[in-house]
Amino acid sequence: MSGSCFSFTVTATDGAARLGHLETAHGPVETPVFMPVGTAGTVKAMMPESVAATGARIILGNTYHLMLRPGAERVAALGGLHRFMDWPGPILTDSGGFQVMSLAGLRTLTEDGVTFQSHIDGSRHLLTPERSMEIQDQLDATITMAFDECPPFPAEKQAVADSMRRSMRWARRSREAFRQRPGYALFGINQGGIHPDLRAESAEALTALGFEGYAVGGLAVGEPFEAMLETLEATVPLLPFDRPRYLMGVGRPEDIVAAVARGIDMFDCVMPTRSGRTAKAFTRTGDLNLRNARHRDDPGPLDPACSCPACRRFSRAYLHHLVRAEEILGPMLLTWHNLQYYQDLMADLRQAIGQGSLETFLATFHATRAQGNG
Ligand code: PRF
Ligand code: ZN
Repeated sequence: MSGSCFSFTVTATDGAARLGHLETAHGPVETPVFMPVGTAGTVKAMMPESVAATGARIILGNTYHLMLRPGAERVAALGGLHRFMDWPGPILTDSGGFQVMSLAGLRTLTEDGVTFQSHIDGSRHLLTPERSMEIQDQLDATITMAFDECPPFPAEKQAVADSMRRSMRWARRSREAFRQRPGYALFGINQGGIHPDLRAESAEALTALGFEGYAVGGLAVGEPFEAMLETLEATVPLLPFDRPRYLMGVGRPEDIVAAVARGIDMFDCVMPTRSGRTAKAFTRTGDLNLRNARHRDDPGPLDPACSCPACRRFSRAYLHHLVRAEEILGPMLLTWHNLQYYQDLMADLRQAIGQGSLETFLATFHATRAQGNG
């Protein structure tokens, strides 16, 4: 497959929503897709074959974490990230700037890039568009993300504009430094906060450079839900129709369905995995906390409609016991279930778009989730 070309085909639409097919050097991906987060070379608490068993076909890795530990050169010497973590499928890697701003100590931002102190051992490092492209190449990322900056929310519009324009200059440097190979892709990242004019300027700058896909960054950083939706409605129509669109770091199930209805094709979020490690479960009838005593004597499954091991083989009472006893199987089963829930949701969305019944699906989704007896 490594000789195959990277391609994206929209196979059906329903309103602004699209059903799509991605071809990559590491296999195909059906969209809309959710990418489980494998920050440090592992989807936490999951074996790779278990991740695949949920229906996941592409996962996310992080430049920031892997450059610090174990180091990109080491991963490259060990055959790349696919071999290192035994995930043969596609991997998208984030470019590092966003994680530097949220995790690193003592940061200095210049036109060249960002110097920062490792959150692990305090060592000093430099990330630039060129270095980020080199690291993602060493990791053997199927999809490389351009190096960008995500301004905080709220921020002065002038600061968001300056930041966006710098990200667009970094996008050009990323495009120029990226080593293009068949079946591999570089995605640009749209910025501009919640300002439609800045988003439009960013979309124009990115499309002029030309990327294999386009991400919407800078959202889900604390702005109201409505502001995120309005920004998507203003931005997504400005992105090329025939390229995949990726909403970075989103989100809750309700965020994902709303963004799919507005034309987004790809998502990633720590929500299913992180929640699984803190005893929170997503179900078709709402979210629940397995730590709660009301589950102590419940012989029923987490979600009767779910096919995962946590739901097929165990009761809510047993999962509650594992959580209370701090048994490691608790986070493992809840992570598996949450990833299964997210993958089932994406499969349902794809089916609805293919049938032209997205509106009906959304109505049922919201009504069922609002039952709140998950
Ligand atoms: N840029 C990058 N990664 C990101 C974001 C961004 O704006 C976000 C914002 N939700 C999450 N991850 N490079
Ligand atoms: Zn389940």
